Amino acid sequence: MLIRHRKSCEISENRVTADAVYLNRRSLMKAAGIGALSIAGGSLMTPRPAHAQMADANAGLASTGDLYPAPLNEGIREAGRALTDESVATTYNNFYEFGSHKQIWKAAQALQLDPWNVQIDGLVEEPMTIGAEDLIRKMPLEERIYRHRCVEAWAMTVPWSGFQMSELVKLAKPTSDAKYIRFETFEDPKVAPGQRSSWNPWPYVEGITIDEAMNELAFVVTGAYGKPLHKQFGAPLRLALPWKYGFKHIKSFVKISFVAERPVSFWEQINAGEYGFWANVNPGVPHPRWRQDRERLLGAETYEPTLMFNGYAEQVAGLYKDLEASEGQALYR
Ligand SMILES: Nc1nc2c(c(=O)[nH]1)N[C@H]1C(S)=C(S)[C@@H](COP(=O)(O)O)O[C@H]1N2
Ligand SMILES: [Mo]
Repeated sequence: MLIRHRKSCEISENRVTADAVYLNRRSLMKAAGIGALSIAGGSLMTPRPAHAQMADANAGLASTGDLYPAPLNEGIREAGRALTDESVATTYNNFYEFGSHKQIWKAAQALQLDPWNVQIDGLVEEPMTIGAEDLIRKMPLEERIYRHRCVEAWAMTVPWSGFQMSELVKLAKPTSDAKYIRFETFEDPKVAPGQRSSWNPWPYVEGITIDEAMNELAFVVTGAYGKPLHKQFGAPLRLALPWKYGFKHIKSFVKISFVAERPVSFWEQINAGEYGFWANVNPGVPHPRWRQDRERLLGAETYEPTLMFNGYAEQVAGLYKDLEASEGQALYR
């Protein structure tokens, strides 16, 4: 586990403050029995920058507000570094459907979340189409604090809410022929201006193996910072695979297919040499455009060493032991 038991004197002042603010607000919300939405702008919160308040007002699937904050998974609450401020993490995003720059959070508010249907198909016993809210309400929600590492060398630490991906596999009941899961993002150029440019192979697609999906860290995200998932984070459903580069964390997906063949992802279609299928974080495998041995922490703007499997080697290294001989460096890009 990533938990590094540091002596308290080694914990930086910054970290203590940021985590205390979030975790305190969280326990206040819980004690009062109310979700974050009902106190947005209320007296329990410290004053926030205007742009962050606007982001809050547009937060995700409002009808699920009663589900947050979800119970914190105590085993996955320690990321070894401070949480990134919500106002920072929600205003610096990759979501190419809304533009190829990092300031897409306003444009992403055009996303229509209700209705939002998710299709589960392919090699499964129970193909189904299910509404996002119905799916979320069926699942055991919890909160986990995860590190996030983009291949572009920026990083953050976010309290996500959601459910373990293995729960979704259980629901779908794949047949023994299924080896991979393919995820697909919505496609609607009227809502997403980035999709009006035909040089990208829309819709965004990502894939993982069933073994990866069954790993305890594979997580379907439905919320962040104790509230329904912000649109710019990929509401109403996105992935968090904290040992993999950020582009694997597909946002706003509408389709989950269980398949026998390895899916070709969006970025792999664009540039297979730079963005492979596995994309496991490895500081020792260089990328042609960004250094992978260190990362820039959003907000703090400090540079920290990048860790093998982004700090999650203990949980995931075993998934790749048998693949090292055949896949080699392809496992890490
Ligand atoms: N559909 C979709 N999902 C996506 C992307 C995207 O452009 N479209 N960008 C990916 C990349 S490169 C990263 S680093 C993360 C960024 O997540 P964040 O904006 O929540 O930090 O989302 C990933 N998921
Ligand atoms: Mo990324």
